[in-house]
Amino acid sequence: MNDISLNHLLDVAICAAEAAGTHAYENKDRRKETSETFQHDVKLVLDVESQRKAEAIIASEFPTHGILGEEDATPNLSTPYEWVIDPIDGTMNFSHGFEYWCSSVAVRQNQKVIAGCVFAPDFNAYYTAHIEQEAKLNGSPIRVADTASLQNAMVVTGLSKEMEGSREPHLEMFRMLALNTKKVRINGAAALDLCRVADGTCDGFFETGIYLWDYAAAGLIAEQAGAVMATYPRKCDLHGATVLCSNEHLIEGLRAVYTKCI
Ligand code: LIP
Repeated sequence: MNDISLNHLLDVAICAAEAAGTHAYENKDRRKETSETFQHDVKLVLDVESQRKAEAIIASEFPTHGILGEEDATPNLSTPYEWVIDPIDGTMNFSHGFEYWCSSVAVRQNQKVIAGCVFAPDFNAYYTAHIEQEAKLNGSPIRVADTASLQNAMVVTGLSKEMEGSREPHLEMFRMLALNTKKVRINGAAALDLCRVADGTCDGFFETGIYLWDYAAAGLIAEQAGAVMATYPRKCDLHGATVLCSNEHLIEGLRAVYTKCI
């Protein structure tokens, strides 16, 4: 099978993320229609509908490719290509009418993320990258901040839906970083948080218990903007990864804090 060009794959990722995000955005008056609720999470009717919009774009271009979406998965083991979709990242924000949410679409080849787009409709922001192209925001190159110490860093995190109580390492990590950085922020959409590290707004990101669809596209965008990603236990693990991300100066400090907290 011939390789498909990275530009073509990225174009389809952009169209798919745009289709999902636009569907949710245009139907935000239905944001309270829930299909399931949990202690720390909610599933919206629009989650599934928006994922279907992204899937339709991908299937019309690449009918044989596999799809791994937050709202269900259709693996296809006969193709090396797999699309990873989070139709609404920051679902809780979206359902409350808080504008910090996005749609995320990445494509993997043999399990390696090679292109991706994060689209934040309320900010009209398209973050994009592929492995042979610098990260961009609305077509202009972006770069991580050059902050040299954690003491001067603003670090962003999220509260996982997988939290297991007060012994959760993430809460300890939050405490240590709150005391030892300039500020810690919680915004509520991991993909967009990673993009805000990519564009230099935030200096670092950490979260435990997040999923591949939360960070597949945005992790590549951050790396192509000069960030270093550290994922535990493994980069390709589907479930419950811990993700650290920052510029090269801060990553060892984040790793050291994480190691103390587990
Ligand atoms: C959410 C994240 C959020 C994180 C939650 C969850 P969803 O994704 O982006 O930042 O804290 O654990 O994974 O469920 O809204 O797509």
